[in-house]
Formats: sequence, structure tokens, C-alpha cells
Amino acid sequence: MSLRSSFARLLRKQAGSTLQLQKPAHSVALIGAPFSRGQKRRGVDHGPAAIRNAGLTERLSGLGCRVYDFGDLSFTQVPNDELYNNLVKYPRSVGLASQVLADAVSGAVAAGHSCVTMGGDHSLALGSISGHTRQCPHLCVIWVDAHADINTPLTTQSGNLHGQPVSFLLRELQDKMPLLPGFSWLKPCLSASDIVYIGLRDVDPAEHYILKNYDIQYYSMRDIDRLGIQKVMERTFEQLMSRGQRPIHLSFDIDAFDPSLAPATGTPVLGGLTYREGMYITEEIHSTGLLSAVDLVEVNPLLGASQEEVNATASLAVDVLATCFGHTREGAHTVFDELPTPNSPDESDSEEQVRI
Ligand SMILES: [Mn+2]
Repeated sequence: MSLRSSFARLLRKQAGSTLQLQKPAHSVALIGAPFSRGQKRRGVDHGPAAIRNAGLTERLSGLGCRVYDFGDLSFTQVPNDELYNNLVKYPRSVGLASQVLADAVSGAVAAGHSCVTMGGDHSLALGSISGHTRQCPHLCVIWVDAHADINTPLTTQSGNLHGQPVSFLLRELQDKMPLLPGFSWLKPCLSASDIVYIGLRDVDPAEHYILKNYDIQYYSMRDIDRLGIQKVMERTFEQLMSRGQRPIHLSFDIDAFDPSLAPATGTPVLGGLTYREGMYITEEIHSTGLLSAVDLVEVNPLLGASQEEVNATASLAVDVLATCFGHTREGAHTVFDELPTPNSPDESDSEEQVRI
């Protein structure tokens, strides 16, 4: 290639990259929340490390995101954290951890980042959503999960708080909620019409009562079978955006996927989302341009039967997050602006001469 044409190409490249900078690139904050006291299985506090090791930062950077990894939050042990009502486990620890996370998420969103919280168990979502609503009071929530996580402390059978976070957030449920030690800071910040569930297939009787009686929108796996994931997403957005566009908080429990895809998790349930359904959900959420914060929870590297199972689950989490921030299965050319052309005739001639 002649010096002049390579210079011209360099100039074009620079012009292209200047244009790139003018496009709004995602600025993504990563927050590790290694917390496990909302459930009883050991290991979910290693979720953030597993997701990082599966290459999250590299994937997001490769999509053109500016990534700011704020590391892991540290959660102080609360001594003598006794059962509430002889049943609900670690209320003070969950309350305090969620309070710490709420401050972190609120700070990240206030600084202009899209905020990714890597769990940890799903009890953390009461913190991340509370923190997010401080900055975006009109946000809506898409909760992708095998479970509804909407038991109250008075209806739970397991006593695990990772099955209860939504009940603390909903204004309509407050007259049914006792005050738990460690939760006095928390204010309910969502209405029943602000949340849509996708992927449900293991719902307790009291949870089903709440979903029906408080008119909460949900798409179970049966609904996905019946309607198809495309219709489900269309209806989800119709419901949440009926009075105008607003920021989205995606709370994604890895157990929404079928256990064949995400085996390393605490409460797997057969018959979950396919890979394609999961990617479609996050592609559609990305393309709204309204995604403001994501929780990716319940990856538990101690629960895979093999290292392959752990790796598969963590890679799946990375795929979910990459798709949230712009990876598409059809490909994209955001970091590519021109096809190379064959050499000009006189250059070919000179190459010919060199070969001779
Ligand atoms: Mn969950």
C-alpha cells in the first residue's frame, strides 16, 4: 500500500472514531454483592468472582461500553442475628446488606452509570431496587425468575428472605408486612403495576394469592409456551410503558433458565427458559434504550456438579449481561466503519513485478 493511501485510510479511521465518540456509549458500573444470608446454601457469595472470571469486563468493553468495576461490597456480620418469628432467617444481616447495596446503586446511577449488581442471592434486589428508585422514582421492574419471590415474612414457609424481597417493595402490601429488625430504613417504592414477572414456574399458594389479588402482571413458563416469547415481551412493554417511557430495572435470577443451562444455582426448577428465550428477553430490553440497572443473581459456583457446569452457568450470566448492553445475535458494526478494498491497478502491477 502506498504511503498516501495508508494516510488517507488513517484519516478516515480517525474521522470514524470521532463519530463513534459522539454516539452515546454505555457507561457501566459493576458492583459485586457477595451476600448469601437470604438463603441457606453456601457458595452464592462467590457469584461475583465467577461472573468476573467468565470475562464480563472484556465482553462489555468489546461492545464499546466504558466499564467501571467498583469491586465487591463488604458486608459486616451482624452478631446474634436471631430468627424473626421463629422462622425468618438473618433479618438484620439481609437488612443491613441491602442498605449498603442501596447506597452503592444510588451512587452509581447518580454518577450517570448503568448499574450492574452481581449477586449474591436475590434478597439483595430489595436493596438495589430501593437505591435505584432514589434516583429514578418512576422506574419499572422486569423480574425474570422461576420464582415470584413475593412471600411476606408471615407467609414464607422456608424463612429464607431471598423468597420475599418483592413484598417489601410493594406499597399495596404494606399493611400485611411486619417490621423486621434491620429493615426500618426501607420504604416501599413500587406499585403493583410497576412490575412484570417472566419465567415463573414454582409459585407458593400465598404468592399466587398476592399475584392474583393485587393484579400483578406475570408470564409463567406456561404463558411463554402459549404466547411465544415475542408476544410476552411486547405485552410486557405495553403494560410497563402505557403511560410513557421510563427507566427499566431488570432483576434477573439465573434460575429462570432451565437447569440444563444454569445448573450451578440454589433452587433450580425444571422446565425453564431456553437460551434463545433468555437472549430474546435481554435483546428486547436493550433495544428499548431504557435499561438503567440490572441484578444478576443466584449464580452459585459451589453447586455445579463439575467445573464445566460452573463455567456454563457463569458464561450464561455473562451472555445475559452482554446482551443487556448491546450484544445481538445478528451482529453489529458499531466498531467497524469501512470494508477494505482491493489494491488499485498500479499497486497490483507493482506487486506483480515484485513477484516476478
Ligand atoms: Mn429469585
